[in-house]
Amino acid sequence: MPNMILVDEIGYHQNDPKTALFRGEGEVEFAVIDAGNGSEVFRGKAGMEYDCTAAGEKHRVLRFDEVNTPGEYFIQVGEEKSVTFLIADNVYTEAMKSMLKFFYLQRCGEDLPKQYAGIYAHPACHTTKARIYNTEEFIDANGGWHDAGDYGRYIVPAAVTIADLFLALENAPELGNLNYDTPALLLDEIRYEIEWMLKLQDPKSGEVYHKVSCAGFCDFFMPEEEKEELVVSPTSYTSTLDFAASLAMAVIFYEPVDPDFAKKLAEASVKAYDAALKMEAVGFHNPEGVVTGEYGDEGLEDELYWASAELYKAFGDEKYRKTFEDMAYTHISHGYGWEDVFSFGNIAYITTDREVDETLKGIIKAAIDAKADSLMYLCRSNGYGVSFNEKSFIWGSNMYLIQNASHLMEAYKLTKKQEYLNMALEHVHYIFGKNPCNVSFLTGFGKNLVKNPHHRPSAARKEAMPGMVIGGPDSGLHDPTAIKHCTGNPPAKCYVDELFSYSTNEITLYWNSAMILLLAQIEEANR
Ligand code: G3I
Ligand code: 9MR
Ligand code: ZN
Repeated sequence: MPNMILVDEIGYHQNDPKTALFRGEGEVEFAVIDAGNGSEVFRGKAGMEYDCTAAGEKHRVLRFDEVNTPGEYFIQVGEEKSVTFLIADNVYTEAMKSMLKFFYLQRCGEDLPKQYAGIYAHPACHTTKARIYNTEEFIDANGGWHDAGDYGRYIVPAAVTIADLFLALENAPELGNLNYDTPALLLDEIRYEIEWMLKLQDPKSGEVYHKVSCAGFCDFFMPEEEKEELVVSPTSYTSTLDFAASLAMAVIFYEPVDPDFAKKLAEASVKAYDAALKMEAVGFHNPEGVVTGEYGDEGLEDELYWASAELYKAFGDEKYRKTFEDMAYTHISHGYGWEDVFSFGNIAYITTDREVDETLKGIIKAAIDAKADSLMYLCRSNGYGVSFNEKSFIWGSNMYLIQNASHLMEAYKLTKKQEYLNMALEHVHYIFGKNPCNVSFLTGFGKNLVKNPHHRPSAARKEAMPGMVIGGPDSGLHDPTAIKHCTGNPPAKCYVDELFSYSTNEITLYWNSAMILLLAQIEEANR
């Protein structure tokens, strides 16, 4: 029986506003109970009724902002009880550490020792040279992080992943010193990915290969067992620009700690940018015979927009500035996903210390606020307080939901409108269990756990690796398992905790990094 009372199954920061959800009709009274001694610490009435079409349910919000004594609690309505949750300071710190550690556990090309990796330890994988597609040429493309539940390594999602992590560090610099039980701190972990990215740049042209993977997806075994030939797919316009953009960001972070490395990154970034300008702006498609992650993308302005802003911020050359400004005057948009990277460009431009067009900067800030305002409209349409409607549940819906909250946080920084922060928090609670699926979408955290993520090491070891953000409901029913289990479900409930449901139950680098960024933004706001 799904629970009628939904809470953030990890918990609530003691000073934050606090909401739970009652799924059911009619007016209700609720009590917050101290799980330690059974005493009632708060009694309240549920708010107005929402008729939520996305989730196919009626529900009401339960507010208990007043409860701020640290402890473990549950909520009770009549005989119905929620799972227990914490109210505490630093309530998400362990979750954050685990989400960060995930990147280490996704490392390709080196031994992961038991000491750090536990049951996910394995010898070095994917260590052979990789064939450049359709040639007799082989290159060293080793290293980096496996993209997701599969073992492919793709530049486009890699670039947005490290961009998220850099922005997280910008918001919450203390993340850089956080020890999360791996041999590296965050900046070194990101460097592990970057060292691999550098190998995917063609030294002659400066163009960047789209990805390295086997021709197809392997079975559900540990990575070192995947022995098929590695293939480097052709270069692409999107990977070349995303590479340029994300490495320009990296320059700013590595300059103070390793100037030689920063110089190498700067050269690679500029070279990629210049190369992209000579390329035909077309979307990538898998070459014949390769069926792994495509990350094809037909909207191609945003990559140039992002790269131009980032290279201007890092290097100050007027030509980048002009390209960005011309584009921004024509069209301002938003997006932190692998497909739409406009927001990274916007952020780079409004945060650089270099000279910018102040009018344009004002326009961009206003556009960020206007978009946040439109998200707020959606948030108010349902009791979950999330910026989603019935059309929002696409592949990776959790990422889009998290990124909307990141957008609210970006707007909060500019406007200090408290409601933006409050609603961003509702998105966090959604991910951690206050959602129509009644599950915590972060593996290993919460009470109703995801047990069968589409993640090969988890399947091989028969235990879900902790600290992974799940893709979430996808009403497109993009895999046979989802079709079998979710046909007829309301959009927000098109999710199934089955290994083979890759369209709803997979994990990726950039879903984790998105959540890390959001928590970092909230941390910074609460300082
Ligand atoms: O953007 C459109 C939207 O306009 C439309 O309304 C909606 C309706 O379905 O579809 C949206 O596009 C979807 C897109 O994801 C949104 O990001 C596509 O249908 C959907 O097919 C696409 O899924 C992508 C999937 O690969 C298949 O290409 C996911 O975003 C992407 O995260 C996922 O990435 C895979 C890699 O290929 C391989 N590794 C695992 C990884 C995660 O599943
Ligand atoms: O495991 C693959 C996953 O990482 C991808 O996101 C997904 C879509 O590209 O494909 C998965 O692999 C499946 C393949 O597409 C179809 N045959 C079954 C594979 C494992 O479920
Ligand atoms: Zn590997």
